[in-house]
Amino acid sequence: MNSMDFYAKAGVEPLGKDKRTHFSSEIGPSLAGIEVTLLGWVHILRDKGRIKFLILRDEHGLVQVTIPEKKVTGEVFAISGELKPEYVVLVCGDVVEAKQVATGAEVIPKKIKVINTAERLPIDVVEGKVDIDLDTRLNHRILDLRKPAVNAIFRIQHSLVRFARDFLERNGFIEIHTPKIVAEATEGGANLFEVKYFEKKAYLAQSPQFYKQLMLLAGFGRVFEIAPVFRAEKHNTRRHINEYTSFDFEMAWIGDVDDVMKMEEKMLRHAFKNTAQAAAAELELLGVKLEIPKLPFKRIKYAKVIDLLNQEGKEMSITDDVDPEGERLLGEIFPRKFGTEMVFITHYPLELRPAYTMPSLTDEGMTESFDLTYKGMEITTGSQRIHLYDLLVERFRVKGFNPADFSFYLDPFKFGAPPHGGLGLGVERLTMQLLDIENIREAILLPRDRDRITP
Ligand code: AMO
Repeated sequence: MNSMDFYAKAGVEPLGKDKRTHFSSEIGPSLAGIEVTLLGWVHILRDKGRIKFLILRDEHGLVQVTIPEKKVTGEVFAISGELKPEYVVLVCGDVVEAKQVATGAEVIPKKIKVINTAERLPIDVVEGKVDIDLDTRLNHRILDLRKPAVNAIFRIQHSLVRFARDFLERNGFIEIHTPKIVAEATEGGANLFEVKYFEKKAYLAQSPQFYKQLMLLAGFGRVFEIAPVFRAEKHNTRRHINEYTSFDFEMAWIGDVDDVMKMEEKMLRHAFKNTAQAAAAELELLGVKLEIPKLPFKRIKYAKVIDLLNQEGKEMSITDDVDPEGERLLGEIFPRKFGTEMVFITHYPLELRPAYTMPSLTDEGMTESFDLTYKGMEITTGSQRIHLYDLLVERFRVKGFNPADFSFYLDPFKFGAPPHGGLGLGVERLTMQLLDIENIREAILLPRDRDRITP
């Protein structure tokens, strides 16, 4: 059977030479009288007998196609009666001004071509029709992503990453790509995925940490990487997934850790400001008013954060990690006390930070490190790194590691390492906080968690 036979059997037509002339978002009163060709999916169908309404969805939104029996050919009217949700169609017709339609215009078709059909849908693509739980949505994620408001999340995410990258490029950073199959843990051993690597044992990278630092020792001044990392978090929480996108940068020749924080706050402001414009339609669709954070972001020491939490009734010591309940409290305390949702927490104790973190020059027992919290949730971790070989080896020993296992990382520090620092930002965490999304799984296209490795 040749492919024409397959088309005939499926009862559809090839797209052929017909070319789309416009996207849905372009259809407005200014095009009245113009013939347009649209391609997309059947989003909604309303059959009122002698008049049918087809809401066509494409990658830029929705457009109304109005099909009055009196004004279209018999063939067009007949085909419109056969359409079903999510059929793929070509519509060619004239734009007509229509005050009753939100966009101010509709299309009256001269031709409708069915390019592909769709079976009965397991979930609705029209938002709000039925409330379905997240798990069912994720089982049918490809259909779920077709919903304009779900799709919008990833257009906004794209914009944030695009402008953050743009900022770094303007500031002399180059994009690097480092191995994701690695020999040792960078962030401690607890949440490592082991991989069978021929005759050896290897791991999936938890972070590009060692390699991004080494690239500064290799002479690259400023580097960044945006790539998946893997964490074998055992618990299913609303803010942890097992594979996420880590946005990392690393910069040499810093005077202190504040140089890294300054770079991040400027980068985020640039990304937020430009996203507010570039993704205005998507933000509006989600009903989100993007607050552009003011510079400089508030800075507060970890010891002070522990005091604040203890004042609210927690019983924490300086070497305790802030638990989810503590983070929730901070989400209330910070805006109330400092009038801002972006807060750097600095000077974490040595016990809470990885071996590569520079001990503090000013605060005994603390580190030159920070987290950035946004609406109470940690979205970034960063620090000045140890660039002095002997100190680095000592810190690895204190943390209980055998320096010999890390010689690929440690040895280059013998040969003249520049002072440096950097950070890792969780792209999904940033997205979820910006859009007030409850569960991180909604801020990643295809989440991986303890129970899910498909789709
Ligand atoms: P850290 O382990 O704190 O630091 O991770 C950095 C940022 O990554 C995000 N994140 C996660 N997002 C989703 N699911 C997870 N399981 C998860 N774990 C972490 C958070 C967090 O702030 N090498 C250091 C960074 C550095 O110092 O450069 C690191 O990986 O947003």
